[in-house]
Formats: sequence, C-alpha cells, structure tokens
Amino acid sequence: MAVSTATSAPAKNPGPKDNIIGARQAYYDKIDKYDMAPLWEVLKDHVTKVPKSKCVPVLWKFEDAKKLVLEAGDVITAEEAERRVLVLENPALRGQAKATNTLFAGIQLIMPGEVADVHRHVASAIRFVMDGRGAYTAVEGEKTIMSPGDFVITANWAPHDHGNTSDQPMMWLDVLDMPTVNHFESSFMEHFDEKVQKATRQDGDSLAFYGSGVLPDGTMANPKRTPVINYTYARTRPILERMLKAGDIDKHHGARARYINPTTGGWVLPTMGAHLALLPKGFKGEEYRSTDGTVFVCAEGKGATTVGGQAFEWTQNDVFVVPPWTSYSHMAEKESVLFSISDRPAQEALGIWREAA
Ligand code: 1HN
Repeated sequence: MAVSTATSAPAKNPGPKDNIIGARQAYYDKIDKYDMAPLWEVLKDHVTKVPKSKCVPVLWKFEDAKKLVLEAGDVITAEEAERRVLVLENPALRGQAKATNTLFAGIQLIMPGEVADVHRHVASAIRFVMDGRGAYTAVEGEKTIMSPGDFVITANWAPHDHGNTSDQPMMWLDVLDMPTVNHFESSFMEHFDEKVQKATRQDGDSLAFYGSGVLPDGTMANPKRTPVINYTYARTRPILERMLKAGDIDKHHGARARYINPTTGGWVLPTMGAHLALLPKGFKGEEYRSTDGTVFVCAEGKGATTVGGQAFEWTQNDVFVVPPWTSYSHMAEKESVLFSISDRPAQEALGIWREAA
C-alpha cells in the first residue's frame, strides 16, 4: 500500500509547497509499484524514542479460568485436542495466541485417566502448576509428578508427554516462547509412534543430580538449557523464607530468587527466564520497569500490582501481564508469592535489555 503524504487539504490556489507535496505523492505511488517505500515518512513509527508496546496490561482471574477450562473437559478429550489448553490472549493481540508480543500463555487441563501424547517442537515450554497434584509430565525419559507451585521445563526439541494418574483434574499454566520462535519463522514439530515415553531415568533425577549444589563429575556446561526439569515449590519456597529472614529484600521485587541453569549460573532457557518472589505482608514495592514483557502468576497470597497506573488485584493462581517498559509496583495485603516469566534472557543475549527504577 502506497504511503500517503496528505497531511492537510490542498489549498485553493496551489503554491510551490503543494507542488512538492503532489510530486512526492506521485513519487510514492510510483515506487509502491516496485515494493518500495520512503523510510522518511515512517521512520518515527519504527524507531520510537522509547519502547511502544502493542500489548496491554491484563489480568485473568483463576476463578473464571478454572470453571471455563473444566468445561472444556466436557467438550473435548486431551487426546483429541492434543493439548487441551485455553489460550490467554492479550486483549490488544486477539487472534494471535500471544500474552505478550514474545510469549504464549495458556491454562492446560488434564482429567484423571487422560494422557497427552508424546511430541516435541522447537518452542520451549515452562509450566507452572496451579491446581491438582499427582499428574505427571515426562521430559526426555524422566517423569516428574507435579504439585502446585512446581516449575517444570520442557526445553527446545525435548520429547514430552503428560498423564494424570491421580483422581483429580490437574491444571497448570503453560508459557511458551512460541511467538519468539515464530518471529524467526523457525518452528518444527514432530509426533512419535508411541503415545508415552519409556522412562529412562527416575523421577527427581535431574533435580537431585543438577540442583543440589553438586554435579555429576564431568558434567559439561550447557548454556542453551538447564538440565533440571522440575524446580519444585517444596525446594524453592523455603529459600525465599531464608532470604526474607536474612533481610535480602529488593525494594521493587521483594525477596526474589532467579531460577538458574546450574551448569552455568545463567537463565534456565535462552528465550525465557523465571523468578519466584516472596512479598512480606504489607509490602509496598517501589516502581520499576524494564524492556522485557512479563507474565506473573500469584502462587500464594493476596495483593495488587499497579501496572501503567492501573491496579490489578490478584489472589492465588491469577495471571497478569506487564507489557514492556510499563512501570509497575506490587503491594501485598497478605504474605504473597509471585512467580514470573519474561523474555529477558533473549533480550540480554541480543544486548537490548534495559531497566529503570
Ligand atoms: C504444547 O506442546 C503444550 O506440550 C502446551 O503441553 C501448550 C502451546 C502451544 C504450542 C504447543 C504441551 C502449547 C504447546
């Protein structure tokens, strides 16, 4: 589509300025036919002085999401759906399966007795367990039984299947770097002949081997992904309590731990990073902003986050989005825990991440 110069109506008696505008428009129409466009007309839309996010702050109440995803259990099986997930779509990006411009978020349901068959894809997934316990995810031959607050990782191209051998519905938040992968148009996916993977390791092996301050001798650093598949809440939550007792409380983020790849100390994945933060009762965080778009989940407690001047009240399992370069501050009415995921590692790797407090 040709660029238009028309900023004001033509004058009655065309002068030299109108002639220039007319000539420019004729020129734009001409180059348009060659699939060319004048940068000088659109430069400011693309090279903005500060980040201009296309997504908006938003919160999904778990109370609603739980009811709705359980209804999905009546209309489609996990097997038919392949993955029975309600996509949390940013209201400004409807139809694009995006929570932020770079992250997918959705709530997955597995009913008792169901399985979600083994497959793999380039997009990496982070799962944060919300409701139910006893279902498993199997990643590259290691099964892990999931409990609320657990943070499970399926890295790029890792085969994974899920199953629910418990007697209760199981729900978790899936966050994937799918929009990032699709931005690069580099998605691949593969199914397997078998429905579920054969176990090749014991449940808990990866956390015991790599997440315990020791490494199996000879372990090589792998900067592309963490070897741990489940950072359990049972292990991480008490660490925040210790940070709090030690007075290690950030004035914006509270007592916050960063999930790491234990072979490097870096982020868990190159495209997505995660934190878990404890906000003491009565916490009033100071304003903060950064260029990474972030998906938060309340793991425990009750409070509110002001995002770009808008207050979002949250309680357990509510999910909310902070768009890039949007100021936010947390307040905790009760002692609260917030889990968060963002594209910060990708931005850091590219040298474009910034923050301001
Ligand atoms: C996927 O494979 C899973 O394996 C969950 O559980 C959510 C969203 C988009 C694309 C693939 C899963 C997904 C997904």
